[in-house]
Amino acid sequence: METIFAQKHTLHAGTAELYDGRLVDCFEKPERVELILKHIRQSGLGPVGAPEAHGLDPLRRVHAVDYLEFLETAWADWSALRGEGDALPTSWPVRSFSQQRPAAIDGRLGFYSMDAATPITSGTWEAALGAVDATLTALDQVQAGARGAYALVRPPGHHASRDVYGGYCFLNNAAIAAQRFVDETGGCVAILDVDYHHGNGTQSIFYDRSDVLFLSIHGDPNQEFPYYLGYATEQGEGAGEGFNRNFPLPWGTTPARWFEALRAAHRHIEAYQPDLLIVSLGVDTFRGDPISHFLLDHDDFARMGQAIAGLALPTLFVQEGGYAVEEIGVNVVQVLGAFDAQVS
Ligand code: Q9C
Ligand code: ZN
Repeated sequence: METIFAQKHTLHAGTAELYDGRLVDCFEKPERVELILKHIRQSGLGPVGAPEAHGLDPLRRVHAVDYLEFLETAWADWSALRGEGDALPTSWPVRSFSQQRPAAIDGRLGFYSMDAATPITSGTWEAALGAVDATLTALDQVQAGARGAYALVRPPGHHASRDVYGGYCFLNNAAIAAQRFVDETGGCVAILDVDYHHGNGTQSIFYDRSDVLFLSIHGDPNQEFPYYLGYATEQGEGAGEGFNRNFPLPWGTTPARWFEALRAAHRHIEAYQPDLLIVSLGVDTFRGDPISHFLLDHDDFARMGQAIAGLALPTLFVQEGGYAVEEIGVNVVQVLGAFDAQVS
């Protein structure tokens, strides 16, 4: 299948994130996608194309206008006061606080964010736009009849909700693609999120809707980031009741247990009969991932690709997490190569 790669990702390169009580080098770094790209080229998965500009309208269908304006201007406001260092929030409007948006940039950083692991830098906005364009270009290919397409993007998207960034995510690439497909075709979409972390942003964006089914297999939020969403009891609300499915799993989850959850998700997708499948493809379920606690091995990623192909749906893969930098290329190509082998 074709890969759409947005070279502009390099514009977003944070210095540090707050992790286990210390400032450490960002796990979400440019080498991630460069090494995936290198492995795609070596393995002959298929051609690599460039994104086409899709403008801001598709973003506005998912994200709040004030949030987009904040993201676009945050770096200028921050750097005017603080100089060249990355913008990181240090306080948040939690329970008992007013939910008004303050004028100060530090106040707005907390107002629009969920963690201190997601720096905003000089090129964050441009890089995030590039990721959306790449995702929508890959979607165009699927809409034009390709059985599958892969958006090789960063920053990732699934933790970003309508007006909150965090978990290394700013714009929800997968959600923007799903909304675009619904708007253009009137069809319905299943989003299968296999990233190690719960896709809280995607869940919240579609929580009250039945035209987008969201399913996520992830570390139990009782134990794992994002902690405050991703429980099995969250099944949608209003018109969306029954169209959200979470499969939280404990640290140490084995491939056998993970694939049991995938089979359960598979059954829900089959019953739903979507017109399009979007896979939020995080490979941080890998046993060697430095921030995660599942035990999938290289060959399990091929099984994953095969199982996804078995759904027999037009499929858009969107890169999310995966931080074992030397090995994520192998794991991604295992998924996509097995998918291709199965469908051709
Ligand atoms: N001790 C993605 O994979 N830090 N984001 C968690 C838990 C944030 C992961 C720290 C992890 C975000 C796209
Ligand atoms: Zn993740």
